[in-house]
Amino acid sequence: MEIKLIQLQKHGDERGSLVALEDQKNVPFTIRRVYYLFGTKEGVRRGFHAHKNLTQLVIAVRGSCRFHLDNGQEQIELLLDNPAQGLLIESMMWREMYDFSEDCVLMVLADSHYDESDYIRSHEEFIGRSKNDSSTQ
Ligand code: T46
Repeated sequence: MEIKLIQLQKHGDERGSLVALEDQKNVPFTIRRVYYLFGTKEGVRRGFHAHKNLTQLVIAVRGSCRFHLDNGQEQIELLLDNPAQGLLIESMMWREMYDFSEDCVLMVLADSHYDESDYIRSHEEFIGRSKNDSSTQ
């Protein structure tokens, strides 16, 4: 499975570091929504869904967490721990997030507004839909 990690330019000097995010530049879509997860309790695993039509860029701006990604055929585990690195997650990718560090702040940029009807929250349904998608391609 191809994982798209975007290296974000870090502007650093003796004062510290700065990363700028600009849509259609280092963010490969128009940003319509930004949200962030923080204060995730120890041992919690969240996500457990895929999106029908949503592209997101995920950045661990502080701390770290692990991602389990599943495209319906392959699975991969990934550590996000670098504020200058963005994980691009496109449509039809099952995701679970776990092993959040106590200080983890996970920022997500999305190309659409929040829409509960875009979520596939059953893994069985996700597998069925991804099989149909690959047979029509
Ligand atoms: C994703 C992963 C990385 C809103 O009202 N607006 C929003 O934009 C979002 C994202 C969530 N919510 C509400 C819906 C739920 O009542 O916030 C609550 C928690 O959302 P959810 O259970 O979907 O959170 P996660 O951590 O399972 O998943 C989130 C995103 O929903 C999802 O798109 O890719 O983070």
